[in-house]
Amino acid sequence: MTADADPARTGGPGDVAGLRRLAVDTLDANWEHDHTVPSRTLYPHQWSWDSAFIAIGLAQVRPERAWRELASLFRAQWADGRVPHIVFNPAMRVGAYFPGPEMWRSADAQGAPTVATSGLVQPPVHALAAWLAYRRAPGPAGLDALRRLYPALVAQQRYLADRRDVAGDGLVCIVHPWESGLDNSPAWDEPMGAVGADAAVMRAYRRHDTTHADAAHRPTDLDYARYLAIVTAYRDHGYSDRDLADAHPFLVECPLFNAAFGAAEHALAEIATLVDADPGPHRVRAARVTEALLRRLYDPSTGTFQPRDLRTDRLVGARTVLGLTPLILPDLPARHADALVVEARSARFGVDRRMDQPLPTYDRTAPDFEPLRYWRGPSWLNIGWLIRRGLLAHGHPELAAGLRRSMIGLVVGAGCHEYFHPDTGAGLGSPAFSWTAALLLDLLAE
Ligand code: 9WN
Repeated sequence: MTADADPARTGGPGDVAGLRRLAVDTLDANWEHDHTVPSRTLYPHQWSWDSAFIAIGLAQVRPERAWRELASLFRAQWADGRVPHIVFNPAMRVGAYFPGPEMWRSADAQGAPTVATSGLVQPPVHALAAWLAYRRAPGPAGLDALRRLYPALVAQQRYLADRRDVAGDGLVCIVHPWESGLDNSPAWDEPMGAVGADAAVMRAYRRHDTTHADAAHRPTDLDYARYLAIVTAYRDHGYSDRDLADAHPFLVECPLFNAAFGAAEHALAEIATLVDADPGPHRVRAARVTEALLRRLYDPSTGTFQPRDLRTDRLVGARTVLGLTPLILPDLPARHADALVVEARSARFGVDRRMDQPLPTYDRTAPDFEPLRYWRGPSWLNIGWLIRRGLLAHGHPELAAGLRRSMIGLVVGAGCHEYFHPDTGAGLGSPAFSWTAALLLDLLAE
């Protein structure tokens, strides 16, 4: 197959109808009474940003489920507005996922819902997802769903703006690498290096992930020891965001999280006009987020965005795909968008009209690039999907088309895997991963 042939239109297993069927079957198999599990084996509960991506795909084929997916997630919203990154299914056996409800102990925290959840959040892509789901499935049922979701989406943003602006600079701070969604990205190596923990503590626990996936494709035991140390610190602080700057071991401003935070305000402005609310304040807030991102996370010396470690007040050096994601902001100035496109097209990320290799999550020329290990190199569809949107928003339809073909080609070659080898495209992680299926449906519909 040539690099510019559309892999979905060349016959064989990659034909559009066959791909759509594969995606729908994957989503149907992962549907669980009121939500979709990311994977039956690795992630058998509900995850926050997964549900958002999943709703975008479901809107095309099972619109009623798309709204139920978001509604069930937001039923677990805390009183302070936070949307938990995991909602535990009480019907699952103890030990089905680590760390499970017994580690998080959300019932002991103020303002937690009755269902057990984690106390962390994930990138707020939900308003964008709700808006895009409505565009795929407009009509009275969708409008009702948007009306019900709108106040919850506003409360989610208010939580992030009011409680998580630790530096007081207009940006949201994440308190755990799991909040970024890119758990073991090299972006977190510097801040994680300061978290005191010993891999040996993991002897006391049973990791669930490495019984279902190759340990070489997952975060290390030292990563997990640190993840648990940070969870314990936050939990023992009652999951309160007061005085985080004094003692919390991990405080970082992430470009992707904040780009999603800004994109949410743009999406809320669109939703507001549909539900008879005022879009004005959302537009004002969206502009402020873009301005803060440029001021605090843009590095003119590299022409890309870098996370800021609030414990040292320094930008992280690693060049990861996180830095490209502010492209999703429609109001990013042309000069900065152009710089990101240069970075995207460089040998580090290889975005092109005809892509020879999939988009990696980390600079593929870096000496510590790891093609197999989770977010340290492999290609993920949600990231490509976001960057493709950004390329379209900033006037690069040919690059966007190249990226789209490359992403569809991954599924044609390997199925709805969780992630893909960034050189060969081989499937890695879960073989039946929900957001891969959902976003494939979205790409096929374009
Ligand atoms: C921890 C569910 C989630 C995704 C994350 C991905 C992975 C969990 C894990 O799976 O994280 O939250 O156990 O590794 O990194 O982005 O939401 O698919």
